[in-house]
Amino acid sequence: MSEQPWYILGAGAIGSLWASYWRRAGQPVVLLTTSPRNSEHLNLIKQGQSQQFSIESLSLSNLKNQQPLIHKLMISTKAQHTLAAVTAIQNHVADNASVLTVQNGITTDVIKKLLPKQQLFTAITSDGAYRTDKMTVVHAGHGTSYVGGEHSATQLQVFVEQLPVDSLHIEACDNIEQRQWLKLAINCAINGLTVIHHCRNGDLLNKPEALSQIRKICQEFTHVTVRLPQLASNHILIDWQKIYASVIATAEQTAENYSSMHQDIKQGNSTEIDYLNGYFCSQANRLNIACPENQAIVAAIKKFSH
Ligand code: KPL
Repeated sequence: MSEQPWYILGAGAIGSLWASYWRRAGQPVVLLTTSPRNSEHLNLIKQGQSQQFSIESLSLSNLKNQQPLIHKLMISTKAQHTLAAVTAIQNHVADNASVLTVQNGITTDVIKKLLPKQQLFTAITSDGAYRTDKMTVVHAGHGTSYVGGEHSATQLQVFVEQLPVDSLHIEACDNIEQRQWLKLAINCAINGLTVIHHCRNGDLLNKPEALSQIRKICQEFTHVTVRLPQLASNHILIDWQKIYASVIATAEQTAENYSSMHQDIKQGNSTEIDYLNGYFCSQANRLNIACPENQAIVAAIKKFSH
């Protein structure tokens, strides 16, 4: 039997990056797209070198006509599009399919409701990537992707081996919720500020005002994390200086990258602000904890996107 392809829902920067590396490893991949694409080649640019991979794409309207059953699905849509995008394909996903989400923000509950019978895995990545056109992706910063979910260590390890581990740094993780929160803090501290200061991730490090804003965002995070029992056992999440160090390290690793929010604003797209700083503020409000710096970021980004 031929190998089941990985279907990619949300072929943005991260979806295209993983698709390229799967193709490089000889895996079949199908990009699920909203409209048919002309080009059948995906270009990957890394350290100035370009590589091309032939790739199949299937528009969502053709998916309905052809009725293929999806056994391996990667969801890498923007957080705000998750509900609509997964609803559109949910009847085509096999009951026991492996479903991997690689997204910013915390979308686990939405996906669990739509795909209750499938095997869900969550990846948290600090890789930096951006697209220069629909079929060209630049791998601008090497990070680590942590993969977890409600599975045994062996199941997780077997799953990780199906991922593009030759090209990306991917590790199994036994507490992905804590990783999700650390990533949330990193995105809350970097993405909005790159829009406000009009810069690449690394440029934030040379701006005293941005560094002071990052510090306050990290402090607000710890006021919330110490109050959430599932997070309070994590030595990084409850210490603002450790969160700050993680933010700085990510900005350094992805220095050349424009954050995904910067890319969204530039392309006139909606942003993930409600799922990043907005989500954080809703958690803080629930606990009656003030979060003025995160609120200011939400307000500023909403102005940029109108
Ligand atoms: O996740 C990112 C994003 O831009 O959304 C980082 C890690 C900040 C890389 O740009």
